[in-house]
Amino acid sequence: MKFAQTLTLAAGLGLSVFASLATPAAADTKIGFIVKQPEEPWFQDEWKFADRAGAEHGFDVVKIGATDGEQLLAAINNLAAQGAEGFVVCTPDVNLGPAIVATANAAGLKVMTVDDRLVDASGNAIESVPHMGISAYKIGQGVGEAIAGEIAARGWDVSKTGAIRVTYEQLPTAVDRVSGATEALVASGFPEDMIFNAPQTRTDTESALNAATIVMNQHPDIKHWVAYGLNDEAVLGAVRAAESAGIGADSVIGVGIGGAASAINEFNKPDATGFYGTIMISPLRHGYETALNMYNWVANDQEPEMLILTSGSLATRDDYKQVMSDLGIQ
Ligand code: FCA
Repeated sequence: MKFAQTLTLAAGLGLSVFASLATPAAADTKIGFIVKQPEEPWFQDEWKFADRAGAEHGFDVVKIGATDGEQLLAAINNLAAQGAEGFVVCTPDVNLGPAIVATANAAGLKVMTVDDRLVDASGNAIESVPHMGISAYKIGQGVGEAIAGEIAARGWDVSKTGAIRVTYEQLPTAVDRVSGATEALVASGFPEDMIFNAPQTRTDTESALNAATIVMNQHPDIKHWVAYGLNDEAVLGAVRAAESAGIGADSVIGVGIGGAASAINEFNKPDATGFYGTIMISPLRHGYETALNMYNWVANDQEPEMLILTSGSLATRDDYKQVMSDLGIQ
């Protein structure tokens, strides 16, 4: 929390502190890397790998957390004021798309997005901004298939099993991930009327916990639960809700998306929890590669690919170390 507050404060006060923190050596080229949720391990990993790209290729990465639109637009202007030439951003709100593009253009900065793609006033993706995201629907399908496989392995009766679908409708990648998971689960024979929506108001664990608690309280007769959502935090919220309701780990199957510290901490607990697995995605690609692509754009005039969608692999407590090493993120 303290970390997030420091970042937020720094975003408001001017960002020179981050320039000096990013890499010790003075580099000619400076780029920004702005994220919507600096306290989330996924974004800390993206920053870590962006910094690595800067250190290996000789550019500075100015890291900024911007949790709302005002902070984000201020951050863009601050980046310009301190001589950055472009930035990578995961926005707190995709509807800020036109404002982000206009502010970047006015400030003379190049912009690329990561994770969450900008939309225009009609809700369509802004295709003129280079983007690296995940193959959201397909990765969601992987979640649904993993849950279905584990239901079968445990021999549960699906007609007596509930599914908590943690939703965040205002974010297209969240909608795609959750749709993929739902469709795969239903295709496996899971009854649609046993899937219950738990809408979260923010994309963090606490918000998902509150949403999932409401669903569980409404269905006290259901003894076996599965859970899925946008990311590991969403699923952890549902897993914590089940624990509070006294439902044991052997009666819960949660599969997240991400694979950063929130998931790893769970796998490292001495006893298995309801957090069965995660589709691990690559902060190396999303952090290192986007930062390097931006650097090559501003310094070497090499235009990035307009759209890159990365894949993921299922990781559980039994094999996550191997999956991480396969992804080169250990
Ligand atoms: C979105 C989510 C993050 C992460 C990222 C790849 O931004 O909010 O948790 O899953 O996509």
